[in-house]
Formats: sequence, C-alpha cells, structure tokens
Amino acid sequence: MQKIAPAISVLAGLGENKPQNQAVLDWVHEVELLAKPENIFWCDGSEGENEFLLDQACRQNVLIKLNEKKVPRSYLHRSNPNDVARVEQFTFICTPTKEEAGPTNNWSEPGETYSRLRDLLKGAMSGRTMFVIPYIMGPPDSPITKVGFEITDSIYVVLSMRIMTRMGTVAINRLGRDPKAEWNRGVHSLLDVDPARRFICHFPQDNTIISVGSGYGGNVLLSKKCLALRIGSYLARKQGWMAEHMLILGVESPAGRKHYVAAAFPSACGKTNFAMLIPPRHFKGWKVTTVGDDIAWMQIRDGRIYAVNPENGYFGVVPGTSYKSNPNAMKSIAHDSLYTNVALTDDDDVWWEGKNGAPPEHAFDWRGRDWTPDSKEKAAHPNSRFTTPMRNNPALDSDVEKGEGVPISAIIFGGRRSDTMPLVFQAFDWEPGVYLGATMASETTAAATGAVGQVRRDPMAMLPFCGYNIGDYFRHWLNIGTRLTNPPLIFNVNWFRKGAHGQFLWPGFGDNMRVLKWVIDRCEDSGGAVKSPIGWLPTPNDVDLEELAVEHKCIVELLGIDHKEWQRELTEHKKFFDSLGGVVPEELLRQRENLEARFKH
Ligand code: GTP
Ligand code: SPV
Ligand code: MN
Repeated sequence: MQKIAPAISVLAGLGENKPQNQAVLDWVHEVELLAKPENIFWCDGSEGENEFLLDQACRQNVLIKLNEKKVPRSYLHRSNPNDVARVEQFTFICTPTKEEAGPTNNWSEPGETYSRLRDLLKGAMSGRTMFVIPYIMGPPDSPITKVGFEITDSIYVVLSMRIMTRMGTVAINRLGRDPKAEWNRGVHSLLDVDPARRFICHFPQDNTIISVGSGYGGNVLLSKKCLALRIGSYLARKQGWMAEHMLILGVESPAGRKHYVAAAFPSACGKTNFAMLIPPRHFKGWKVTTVGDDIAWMQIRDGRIYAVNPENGYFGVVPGTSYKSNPNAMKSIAHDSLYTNVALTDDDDVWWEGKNGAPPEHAFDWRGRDWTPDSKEKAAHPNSRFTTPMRNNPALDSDVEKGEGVPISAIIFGGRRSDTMPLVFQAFDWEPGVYLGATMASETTAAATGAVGQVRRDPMAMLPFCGYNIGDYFRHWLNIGTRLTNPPLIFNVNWFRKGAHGQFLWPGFGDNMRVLKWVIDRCEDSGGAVKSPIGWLPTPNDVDLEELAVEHKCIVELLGIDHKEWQRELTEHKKFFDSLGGVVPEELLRQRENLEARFKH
C-alpha cells in the first residue's frame, strides 16, 4: 500500500540547497503558501542526502530494503493498487484553445484548470515535507539541455528523480540567477492517492506541469513523459528540434564502422530491450551500445539529425527480464536500483514472472499478500518497473555525455502487431517514412490503465505524449525533412507477428540483431531488397539467418505482406485520418493515395 509519509525531521546540513534565482524562490513560496507543508527540503543531489532519504523512506515504510548480499543497495516500493500505470484518461493538455491541443489530447481550459488544481492543492501538504528537486534533462554541456524544478511531497519521487535525471547543484548552476531564464515548473502532490482526484495537467505556454493524486512513474516523475515529451515536443516545434519517444543505440561492425539508430516503439513494446541488445554468437565482433532507452531529443546540424538522451537512468518494464532475454538489464538492476511492484521473496530478494530459474515456493506478491506458484494471480504486476542509473549498464555508449549528440543513420518505427506488419521494411523516402510513422498502430499494453491487446493507432509512438495538435506535429516532421541533406533512412519493424497457433513467429531480443544488420546494410547501400507496395522488403536471402532455428516457412510469412490484411489496414489508415478531423497535412493524404494505388498495380 502507498504510505502517505509524514514530514521528516531534517538533519542539520541537509535540505538547505536553496537556489539564488528569484523566479524559482517566488514560485516555491507561492506553492508553500498554498500547500502548507510542515517543512521544505531543498535537494542537492549529494550522496549523503541520498543515504539520509533512503533511510527515512525505509523508516516510513515507503521502501523495503532488499537483501544486501543479493541486490546491494536496492529497495522495493509498493504503489497503491489503484495506481500502477500512466492514466491517459486523466492526462490533460491545457492550452488557451482546444485546437492547440488537437484531436488526440484531452483538453482543459487553463484558467479553470489552474483554479481547480489550486483548490485540490490547498493544505495538501500539511504535516508533510515539501521537497524541491532541481534537475536538468540532457548532458550538462549540451545546448539542448533544459532545467526543471519539481516540487513533490513524495520521498519515492525524490529518490527516483535522483536516478532518472541529473539532479541537484548541477541544475542550480545551469539555471543561474537570471529571473527570465527558461525552466520548467513541476508541482506534484500525492493528495490521498484517490483515482477520483488524479490529474496530470500540462500548461505548455507556461512551461508548467501539475500532477496530483498519483504516486506512479510516468504520472509523477515529471522529468520524463511530462517534460521530456509533452512539454518537450511543444518547445521542440517552437524552437525547431524534435522530442521523440525513441531509444537511441549505437551499432559497431567488426571493421569498426559505427552507426547510430533511433527507434520509436509504443510503451512496453521493446525499446529498452532493443537498446540493450546483445548480438547472437554468429555476429561475432558486432557491438551494440545504449545511448538511451526511452526518449530522444534531436537537433539538425549540417543537414543531419543528432540525438541526445535527456535522461540519466532507466525506468524499465520488469516482467520478462532475464539473463536470457536481456543480460545487460539484469546486470544493471543487480545493484543500486529501485523496484516498484515486483514480488518479494522470503529472503528479501525480488522475483517476477519470466525471471531466470524456478519460481520461489513462497513470496509476497506486489501487493504484499502471500503468494505461491499455485496462486491464480501474478506475483509481480505486469507493469512493475525497475529504476536504475544508466551508469549501471555494461553496454552504455561512450558518447552518452556528448552534448552535441550522436548522428542518426536510421529511424525505426515499430508496434506490437499480431498480423499485417512484416518483420521489417524500409520506406521509400522521408515523406513516405513520415506517413509510416503517422499511421503506426500497436496493441495496447499494461503501461497505461485500460484494456490491453487492442490495436490502436499510435503515431510515432507519441499518441499519449504529443503536447500539441497532432496535425501540426505531422507538419513539423515534414518540415524537418526539408531541412535534411543527409536524412536518416526510415524503417518499420514488428517483433510481435504471430502464427496460426498464436505463437510469436520471430524469436526477438538478441536475434533482432539480424534485422538491425539489414538496416545497417541498407544505410551502407549494401543490403538487398525487393520493391513492394509498402516499401523495400528484404527477401529471406537478404537477412542473415545463419544459426537461427526458425523454420523457412515462418521466415517467408514474417517477410511477406498479405494483400487482404493490407486492404483492411488501408481502410484503418483512412478511418484514422478522418477521425482527426481535417488536421492531416495534404502530403500525408497524398501518400495514402499513392500507397493505395501501388496495391492496385
Ligand atoms: P516502456 O518503458 O513502457 O516505454 O517500454 P519499452 O518500449 O522500453 O519496452 P521493453 O523493452 O521494456 O519491453 C516490454 C515487453 O516486451 C517486455 O515484457 C519484454 O520482455 C517484451 N519484449 C521486448 N522485446 C521483445 C522481442 O523482441 N520479442 C518479444 N516477443 N517480446 C519482447
Ligand atoms: C511508458 O509508458 O512509455 C514508460 C513508462 O516509459 S512511464 O514512465 O510510466 O510512462
Ligand atoms: Mn516509454
């Protein structure tokens, strides 16, 4: 159960890291007068502060210390059972007009929303500690890096933000004293963790986020989906860059040639796993390194796209993570990590479905109830998560701190589709590539509350994260294309196609290297492909399938397109564009007609 912790007694010398910027001080004072906390803790991000807060969190039962020998310096957090995922239905974009938020966002009028939130926040922190977290998104020396401050009454949020962002003095120094400097205001309060009073509100024009009533991940680590994507995408359009729901990986050939690839897959569709991929034995000498696992901020320089990962840690899906599927993730989360909503064993270790080895004979499930392998319910919540510093990743890319970013050779879109979408194909050009991203679809997952397994359109994996009108977002993508003299090639992948008996046709994980290799071959002008109505498709001979135990007929199915399925798909594209009510750029409507025409020839 989520514990709403009372105020902490602050040790002398801690919690005093007040910035000198008057705009920040005024804003904190304003929130203090409203929320009436018992005391204020100004975070500095130091090791001593972290130790102190971890100890406090354990005393308040917000965290459970795990077995020091098995998972050193790591902790378990159990969220409120009604609060285990992002809540898209309670997420709002609050722009002066509804048009600015567009047809895919929940909109709410800013004035009214502020006033409603102010009412909810009145006295909300009484008897609690109000933490002020300064943080930056992006490498410290990057021109693209942004400063944020998050006010929160959750000690779990503070401890998570220390892993997920570069937090503390580095942000205070970056902001400096200029009261007009750009920075993001974030206010978070747990209130009483009641879904009826749970709202995640974004005010792009004010660079402000207010989140109440939740204690979970993407709803409350305001740096992540709220700032880096929703507010980020709004700023990116205004300032001429891109904020995308993309992993960034490096791939180096045995000859030492290196490419960087960015990939947009919807929530819980394989970004973290792809970013940490270990190539199969057959790909000796190939190396994949991680720049980021969830978010890419991209700029154009000299006609090329350069990307940075604005984050400093990973908030990753736990179930299914094992030494078989993702050894780099297993090594990362073996120490100095927070776990949320996994099972706890009798010897204070963590367990989840899909972990290596036999299940424990007894454990406490994610809610803290007795669990045995005979139990009907899962031990770990399907959206249970790890929070781990990116420094823990043995495959961390050496250029992750590079302020100018890494040059992107390919952009990959991908969703979770049981049918229709082949394993991989390449768009003919930038514009058809933008169309491909715009019409992407995926089966819904446990990362957001609501039904799972339903196919929905999720343009560029940004449906829940685009902070403005989706039509303008498509237009922004098209405009970016006109500025590129050396554009990345655009691809689509689908690791999740199923056969007649409902089994995955493709082994996935490390074997995705085979697809990645074809992508790199295409970037180097050496990969074979045939022209199909949807784009360039590899034949089974074009993909390196050496030492792969998959039947040839499955490969043929994986690389094939079924015209009946695609007729349905085209109808869905039209329905989707129609549902957006006239905001879709002309170019994309034309791309749809071209695609339809190619199927007729
Ligand atoms: P978010 O953190 O929600 O943005 O998710 P993500 O896109 O990073 O997804 P992640 O890599 O955590 O994978 C989500 C789920 O998909 C996990 O249960 C994985 O085990 C599973 N998964 C990832 N890659 C593959 C794959 O190649 N094949 C199959 N079958 N499953 C995969
Ligand atoms: C996602 O849902 O895409 C995530 C997890 O990465 S959360 O941070 O909760 O949004
Ligand atoms: Mn994500």
